[in-house]
Amino acid sequence: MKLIGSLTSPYARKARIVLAEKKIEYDFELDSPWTPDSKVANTNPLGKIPVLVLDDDTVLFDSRVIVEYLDNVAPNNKLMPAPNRERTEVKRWEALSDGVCDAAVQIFLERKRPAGQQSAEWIARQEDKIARSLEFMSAQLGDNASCMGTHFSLADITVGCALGYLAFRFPDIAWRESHPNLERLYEKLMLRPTFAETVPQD
Ligand code: GSF
Repeated sequence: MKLIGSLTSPYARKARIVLAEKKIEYDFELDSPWTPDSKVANTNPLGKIPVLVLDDDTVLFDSRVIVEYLDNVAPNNKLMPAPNRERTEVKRWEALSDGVCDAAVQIFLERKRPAGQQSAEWIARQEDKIARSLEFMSAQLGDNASCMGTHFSLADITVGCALGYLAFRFPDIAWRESHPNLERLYEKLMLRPTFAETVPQD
């Protein structure tokens, strides 16, 4: 199978970490959707990465669909629990983390516009989403070793990708200082080769 993505995308990082944690072999095709010669839209009509192309040429997107498929296609190292309530809680962690990434990407894109066309209100709206979500993440994590309590799961992967993206694109957002339990979680996750080998880079 082939993953189409970039080295900066937090959503692509999520898929790369799941592939590595599940020990699934794959080809990684670099293609940033922002470049004029991008071919992403030829496989994903939404023109977004990541895209997973299966061996029978089936195309999967978006990252939530991709990681759920990957967790179910291989029985080892399960990342999503089976019971409905716990599974739903993992998917809510993923929705929260992806939402932080969505807001961060919105700020990043808005700041690329000509100075006179940037909306301070729109940026502030996204910053507020991030601040509230970090507060929510920190409160939910509490003193637990992992997002779901004791066991490593997809929830930790999604939170780690969101925090790592903030650290990469918005070092001025001081989540390590404001939420020490999030820093503790991130530092623990970074001990895993799957995280250390996928830190976003330009
Ligand atoms: C979001 C992917 C996304 O926005 C997912 O896979 O979970 N819900 C989707 N990807 C960005 C690149 S990046 O910022 O990670 C993307 O491909 N943007 C191109 C576009 O046209 O929005």
